[in-house]
Amino acid sequence: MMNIVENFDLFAPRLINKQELISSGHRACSGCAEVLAVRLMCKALGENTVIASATGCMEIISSMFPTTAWQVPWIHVAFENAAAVASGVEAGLKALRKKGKIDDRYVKVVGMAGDGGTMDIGFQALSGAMERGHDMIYVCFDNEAYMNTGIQRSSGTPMGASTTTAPAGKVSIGQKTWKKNMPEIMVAHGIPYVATACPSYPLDFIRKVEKAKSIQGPSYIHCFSMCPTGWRSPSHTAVSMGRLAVETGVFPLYEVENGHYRLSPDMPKKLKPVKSYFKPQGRFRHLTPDQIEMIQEKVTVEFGKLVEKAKFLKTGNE
Ligand SMILES: Cc1ncc(C[n+]2csc(CCOP(=O)(O)OP(=O)(O)O)c2C)c(N)n1
Repeated sequence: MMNIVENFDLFAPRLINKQELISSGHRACSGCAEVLAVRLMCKALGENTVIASATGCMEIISSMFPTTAWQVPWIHVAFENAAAVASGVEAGLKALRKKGKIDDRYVKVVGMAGDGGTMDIGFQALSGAMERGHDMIYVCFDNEAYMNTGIQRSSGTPMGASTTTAPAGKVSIGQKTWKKNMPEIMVAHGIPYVATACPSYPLDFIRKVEKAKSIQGPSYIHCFSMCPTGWRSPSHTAVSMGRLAVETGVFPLYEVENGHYRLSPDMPKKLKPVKSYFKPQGRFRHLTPDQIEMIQEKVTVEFGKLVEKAKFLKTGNE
């Protein structure tokens, strides 16, 4: 008779790839949500993957010479050209396959960078790669500042956050500009698939990476990645903070497939007030009730616009 305990694996659901393609022993800060997100992304991608990674936290913590945490081919590139290098690898693989010089195993090429490497300095390379229609995925790991070099503000830093180059004080709220809406900019490129994700919702994130992998053409995933060091928050809050960002509508989870918007099932019907998200974070500690109210209004308006776009899909389908 079969021993159920011994053969537990036969009965366990096999939803998630057990293979670790970024190994333990890397040097990420404790409680880093970004490396958790990278781990989940790699599980969804599997081993037939080539990654081009801009300089930033994920490069620093994973590839200190002479070691590497990467178990897939991984190219460390400059700050500004992850998407350009990924698109070149994709074109090269296509040419080699056509000439019969490599086997015809399907290999997905991925470009990745932080918010600085994506939304600021790598923006041009990314826009070009998406517009040219390369068969690749680009993932932005957004921890909302240039973290690896010391918490400098980027265009992904939210209004009111205190950073080392936009410090809060008597005369300043901290960051004085609204966060750049990068997923919408990618949607405007007319690419087949754009999604937002967060490692606090691992199954949702994995499903989105798998979907991006299945698409022939360019996909963009914007992954919200909490940084305990830069957000001045305890390291055990990485997962709960990501959840609060989603639950308050500060970072809504959605996907846009061929222009059609869909809110992710994890989005709550009713949003929590943004102050519940700000309260546990040192970078927002200085905000006054009026300033929080101003940000609340913006979040409510932006979320309303998103809901309208998702409704349009439903109406269009009927
Ligand atoms: C042209 C250029 N400018 C500046 C740097 C220094 N630099 C390396 S990583 C980095 C910050 C990366 O920030 P981000 O892309 O947001 O990723 P994170 O470190 O937050 O994961 C900076 C400023 C560089 N390597 N190249």
